[in-house]
Amino acid sequence: MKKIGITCYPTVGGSGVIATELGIRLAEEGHEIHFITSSLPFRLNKVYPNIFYHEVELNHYPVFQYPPYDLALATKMAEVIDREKLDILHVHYAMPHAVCAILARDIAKHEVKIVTTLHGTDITVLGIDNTFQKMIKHGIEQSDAVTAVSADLVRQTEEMLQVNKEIEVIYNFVNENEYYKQHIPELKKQYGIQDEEKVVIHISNFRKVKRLEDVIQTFFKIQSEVQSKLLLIGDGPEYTNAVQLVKKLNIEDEVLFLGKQKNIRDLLSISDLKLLLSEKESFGLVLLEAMACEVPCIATNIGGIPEVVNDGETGYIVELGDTKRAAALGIELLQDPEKLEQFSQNALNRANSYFNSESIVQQYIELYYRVLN
Ligand code: GMT
Repeated sequence: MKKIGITCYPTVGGSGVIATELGIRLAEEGHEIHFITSSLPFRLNKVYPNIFYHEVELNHYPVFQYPPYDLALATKMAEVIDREKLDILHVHYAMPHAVCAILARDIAKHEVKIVTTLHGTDITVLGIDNTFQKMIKHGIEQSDAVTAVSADLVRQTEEMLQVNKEIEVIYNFVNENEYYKQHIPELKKQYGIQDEEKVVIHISNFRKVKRLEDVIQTFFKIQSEVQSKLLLIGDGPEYTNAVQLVKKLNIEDEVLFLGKQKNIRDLLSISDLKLLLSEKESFGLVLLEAMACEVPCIATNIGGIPEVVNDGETGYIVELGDTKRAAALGIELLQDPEKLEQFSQNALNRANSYFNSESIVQQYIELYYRVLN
């Protein structure tokens, strides 16, 4: 049994989900898990006797212009390392979490190993602003082991930072007990969707990089040929623009804005096709969630996406901004029941084999033991 600390942004999309699911799985394997985060990870719904949560508290001292969150986190990490005698501190994101972990390791008396997982956002930040380049590089190089969620993210990190550190690919996974296709035709009815209508779905945090306008334009073309509805799940900065575009295209009756939803499995279970047309995506966890629920995906040839979606087998890969091709492929697939069924099965098989949660959790465990030896 090992004692493992985990730090992530508990409420931020895929990285928070992966960090939490990994913590749960490690706890189920008998390890003792200590989440060191700003709030309770949102997937932590059940009580586990060997999972502990240490909240990073932030007092607002009038003397500081900005509350020093990173220092509060490092202090909390050092405290937990010493008190709980952590073997491993696994942090998600080099900036700020790996940097905080390095500071905590320096402060703590107990020896701990730091494992950092890169999710891509560090690289996105660097693409916009170089200020933090040295900081991120330091966070990576001073970690005892570093993983990234796709081979493309390893390539990008090496290219942008010239890091002197081996970065291992460990893909993301989904909890197969949570993500599987349900037979719930009544849900379609409840949303006012006819039996014969196809359902296209998009799930994201509606950030600009998710290119919501491309999703809507693609669907606009699809619905002109195939009777269908678009489910837009999520919320974020691009929400208003998306609503306006839907109005402008006069497809308000065909597009359902459902906001943030907890039960993604049920919504995927009534969907026939998933669109993810992002301009940046180190992995695209939502694609894997869709595949586990037997939904083929059309996604862009960006970042780690082609490592998740197998072009022409579990869905299609299109170039960024090519909504015409995305729509043509979507129409062809939705109009061909046999092919659609084959793609759905291929998607499920790929999710269960290539991204099998047990084998991925095992890869992390092996890495921990390697680092400790
Ligand atoms: O994409 C986001 O806006 C959220 C971000 C996160 O921190 O969860 O997602 C990143 O990590 C996910 C989990 O590894 C990946 O599936 C996403 O592709 C990645 N996002 C980007 O690279 C833009």
